[in-house]
Amino acid sequence: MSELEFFGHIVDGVEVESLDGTRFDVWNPWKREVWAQAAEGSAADAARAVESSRRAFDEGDWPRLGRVERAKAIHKLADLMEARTDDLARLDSTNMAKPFEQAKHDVARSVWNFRFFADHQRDHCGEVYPMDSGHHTYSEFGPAGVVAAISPWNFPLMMASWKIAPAIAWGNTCIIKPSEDTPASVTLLGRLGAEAGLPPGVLNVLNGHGAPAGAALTADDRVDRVTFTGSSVTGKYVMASAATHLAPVSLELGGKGANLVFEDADLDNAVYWAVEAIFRNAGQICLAGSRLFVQDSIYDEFLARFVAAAEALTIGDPFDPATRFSSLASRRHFDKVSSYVTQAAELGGRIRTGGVATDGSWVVRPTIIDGLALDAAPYCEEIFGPVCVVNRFSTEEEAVHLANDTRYGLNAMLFTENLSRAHRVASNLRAGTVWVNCFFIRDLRTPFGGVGDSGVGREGGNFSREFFTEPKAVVMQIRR
Ligand code: TXE
Repeated sequence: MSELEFFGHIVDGVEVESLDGTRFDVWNPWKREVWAQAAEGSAADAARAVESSRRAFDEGDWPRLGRVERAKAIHKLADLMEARTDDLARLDSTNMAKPFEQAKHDVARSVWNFRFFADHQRDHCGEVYPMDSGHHTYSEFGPAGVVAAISPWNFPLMMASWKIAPAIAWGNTCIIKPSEDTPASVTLLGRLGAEAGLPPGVLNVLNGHGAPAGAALTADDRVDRVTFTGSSVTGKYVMASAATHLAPVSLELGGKGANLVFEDADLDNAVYWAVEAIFRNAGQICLAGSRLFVQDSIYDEFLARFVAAAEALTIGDPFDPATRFSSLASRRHFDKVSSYVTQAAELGGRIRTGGVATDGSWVVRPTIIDGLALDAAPYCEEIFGPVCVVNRFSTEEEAVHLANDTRYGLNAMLFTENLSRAHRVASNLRAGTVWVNCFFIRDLRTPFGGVGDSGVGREGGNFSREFFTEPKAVVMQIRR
């Protein structure tokens, strides 16, 4: 048997086994074989990681380092990541079947997350409040303390970097627990953090399952902030656990994004983005445009073009440059997505294209379904796979009503060439982000987060500053 790669915990800049030596298997979902092992974190391993980050925060240099020096250190980490782009991308592609070109794109975005937040904290300004009483007040943004970050498997490196970057940039120390499905790239990131010279404990990696490892982190009263991306169900546990010691939480949870295509849309553009929005990353995106609504007059034409574009996607090995679409990230997830497709057919949905592969692979082909009732589970619930449910509408009011008729509210998209309609509908949609005639475009200064079951709080730019710092007001008397 070939030697398996190993991904340990990173504590105080050193890669270590679990305290009791336990490991778990890490799968390659495209090949359907175990390719690596990772350290299985216990509650004791979580406590060791928190102790290290606590020490680094309470006694170490990092929170007290000037903002310029901290930015330099983070840029150095970003340089190392950039130099290791192919290695980081290889790990995500192997670990969750993300097409290699897309994985490299994710690395670039992760690098940018670090660079952006390094500069954002370096260049930030506080505020001054002149007062008529002979005083003035100014604000300061000091680090909050120890941050527990828990990330998912769909963008293993990118989602972790999105949390770690603002956390450490603002002078906190951080423990990241990647998903048990995808420990590889985040562990390499932890190794690079040590190589970049981040002080011990500033960036610890805790591998392992949600329970006990993740749950022990959120329950630890030495943790000052919890940032989590994952399912809405787990998000509720995380929030309840953090509440026991009053740690503020930032939760980015599930979604069932609405995509509205009006009859005056540029159809080439709308078809292109409808495909990207539900089939990129095999639909394993919280922001996916998984509910598509098309205006009556263009319904048949749009659906025909959407189906044709979905069928044109090349399915295959994530390392083949021609591949646009590969298998789902794990056996467990394949079972979940497959069961929704089966259920949709049983409930009278018309499978216009796609369906579950029958070759034993963990592929669900790009799937488009219409004709489902509005209360059918595949229509209402987050499938988190390459499955788009399509519906028609006749008026703008109806489109907005259908889009908002969900427990989720992470994002929505709309396609129209009518400027007033674009602004009107964007304003009426209940969602954290609305894309008009595009999808997945982000400026890191903007608020990001969701409404309802899609989350609590916003991150990005100053919104991240509010979460990862303890803003302070300093009131000064001015002698007259
Ligand atoms: O998510 P979990 P899973 C949705 C998607 C998917 C479903 C299940 O619908 O099919 O969730 O995926 C850690 N305390 N999303 O089971 O359980 C866990 O180890 C602390 C949407 O993977 O939410 C992992 O690191 N942590 C989503 C992370 O939480 C716990 C991305 C996410 O796992 C924990 C992923 C606990 N009690 C899934 N239990 C998105 N919004 O992008 C688990 N974890």
